[in-house]
Amino acid sequence: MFSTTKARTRLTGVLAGAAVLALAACSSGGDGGGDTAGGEGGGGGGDLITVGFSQVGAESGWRAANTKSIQDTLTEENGFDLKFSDAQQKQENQIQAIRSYIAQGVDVIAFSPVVESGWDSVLEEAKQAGIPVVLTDRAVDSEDETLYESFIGSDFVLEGEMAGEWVSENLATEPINVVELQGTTGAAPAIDRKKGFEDATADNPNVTIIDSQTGNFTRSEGKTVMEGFLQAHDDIDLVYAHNDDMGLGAIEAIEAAGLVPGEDIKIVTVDAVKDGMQALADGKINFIVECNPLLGPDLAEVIKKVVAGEEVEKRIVVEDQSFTQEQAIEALPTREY
Ligand code: GYE
Repeated sequence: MFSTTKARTRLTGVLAGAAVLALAACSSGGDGGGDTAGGEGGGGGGDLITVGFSQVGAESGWRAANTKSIQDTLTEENGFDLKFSDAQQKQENQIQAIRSYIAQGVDVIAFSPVVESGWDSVLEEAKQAGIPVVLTDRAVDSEDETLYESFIGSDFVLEGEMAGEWVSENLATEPINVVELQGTTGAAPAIDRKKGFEDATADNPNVTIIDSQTGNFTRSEGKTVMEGFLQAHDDIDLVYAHNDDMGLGAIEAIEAAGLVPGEDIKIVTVDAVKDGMQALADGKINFIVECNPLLGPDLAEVIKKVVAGEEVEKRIVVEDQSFTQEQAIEALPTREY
């Protein structure tokens, strides 16, 4: 885990090399493969760029906002022919989708990998076919950086650290018992948000993580796991949930147990999507670290550059902020997602 994080940090700002340019050159010829069916629909006379996008699933409010951003940006008006598929949080579905995009000869493949490991062979197949790949949102742990052009997304370790620092400074002035709702097992944001939180609270002896399980980034699993935590422990002070949806599920479980979320049991989450921000404004969640899902515009720009044979940054880090209750009340009326 640690080495992955370090590797990613080191990549920040590094430009893609000559191999990448060679790849882009073979795939952007416009003759031969990758013909676009939608040419008559617009695109200003030029060929549309055919993009095959494999999405993780529809597990959370964050994911819905991310999908909307991609679909609203990779439009025919903007020069794209988007082929979109939902993998329902299953790696085998994503591998199948990527293979099908390779077979169709799309110009560029983009995807948000459900888990970090196990991508090398399918990425190698794309490389052999001369189809450039762009990663969005989640990372892969492949050692071979030539397997993809760029990775656009947030720094999840930093998000976990921001959550941990707030807890350490604001709640752990006395001993607290923490339960953790982890994201999907093996997913970059689950691995990194766990690590960041642990790192940031490691030197505060008042913080004890008494239980930690996956809620798979969904509201319903967050609720079920929280019900189990409440049965197993009668001394929970804080829930640290790797996303808003699991935190919202935990709120339901806490209320059903006759306790007051945000007071009897404090809650800290990551994402800052509308429902989470509303719960923060209502005092049911105590602090949220943002994870910006609006990756469509950056993705469109990177794809256009890759197809044009221009250099792109290997790592594009999306900046995030954090919200207290007062800040959520102020931000909510103009929040985009
Ligand atoms: O935090 C969560 C979603 O990969 C950053 O996936 C994304 C995470 C997000 O299910 O809500």
